[in-house]
Order: sequence, then C-alpha cells, then structure tokens
Amino acid sequence: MNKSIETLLNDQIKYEANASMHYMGMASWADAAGYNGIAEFFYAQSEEEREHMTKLIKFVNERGGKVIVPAVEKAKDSYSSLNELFEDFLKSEMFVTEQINHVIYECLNKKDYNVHNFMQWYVTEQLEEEAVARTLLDKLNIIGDDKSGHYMFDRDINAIATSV
Ligand code: OFO
Repeated sequence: MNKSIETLLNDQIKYEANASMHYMGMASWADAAGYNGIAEFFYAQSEEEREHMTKLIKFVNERGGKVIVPAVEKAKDSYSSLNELFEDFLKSEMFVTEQINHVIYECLNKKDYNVHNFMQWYVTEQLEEEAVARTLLDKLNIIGDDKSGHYMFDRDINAIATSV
C-alpha cells in the first residue's frame, strides 16, 4: 500500500474514533438531561462510528498496511441547547465527509483504485448521515424554543431519522 494513502487511512481511522467518542459524549449529555430518545440515537451513532473505524482497520491490515490505533480524545460534555448539540453533529459529519473526499482525491492521484473502490462505501454513508443531521437540525430550527416541541422531537427522533 502506498505510504501516503496508508497515512490518510490511519487519519481516517482516528476521525471515525473521534466521531464515536464525540457522539458518546452527546448521548451521555442527552441521557443526563432526560432526552432518552436523543440519547439512544447518539448511543447508536457512536456504535456506528466505531464500526466504521473497525472496517478501516481490517481493510488496512488486509492490504498489508500498518494500522495505528489512535488515543481516545476527550468528548465535549456540555451543551447549552439541543440546537448546539445538533449543529455540532452536522459539523462533525461535514468534517468527516471532507476528509473522505480528500482520501478519494489522493487515491485517484496515486492511481490506487482498490482503496478508491473501498472508500465508496464511506461516500454513500456520509451522504446519508449528513442528510439525517441536516433534517434533524431543520426540524429543531422550526421548533425553536418550544418545550413541547422538544418533547416530541425527543420522542420521534428515530422516526424522523429513518424517514430521511
Ligand atoms: Fe463514519 O460515518 Fe459519519 O462520520
């Protein structure tokens, strides 16, 4: 495996790990604040990101590359509002998309079509996750400060997310 691609894949492993911890922090904050639906949503997101990390680790190993399992980054543990929470979610997904696009770009530059092909799964996944994050933030912006709206958002978050 080309060294620069290996480095980029190891960076991506770290970004997926960071996203997993970031979402764990979000889940825990929501759980403590009584938003059980939002907490479950982020616990599941955290698991998914961990799976994305593992998939990359297995792939780099299969290709004979050297995996670097990253240190855990401390997650943000306090949010001033649901809007801040979901703005962070969207920002995090947009950041990961940018990094994946960068890997794809470098794969084409280095003519590594194997990694390019593997990364297509991540492209599709990011499209979906960004769409979900945007939809949830749009709904929260409609709700504004309405407490009963927040109650219903928490109750219905999974239905909203799976309808995207
Ligand atoms: Fe790893 O899927 Fe989003 O970030």
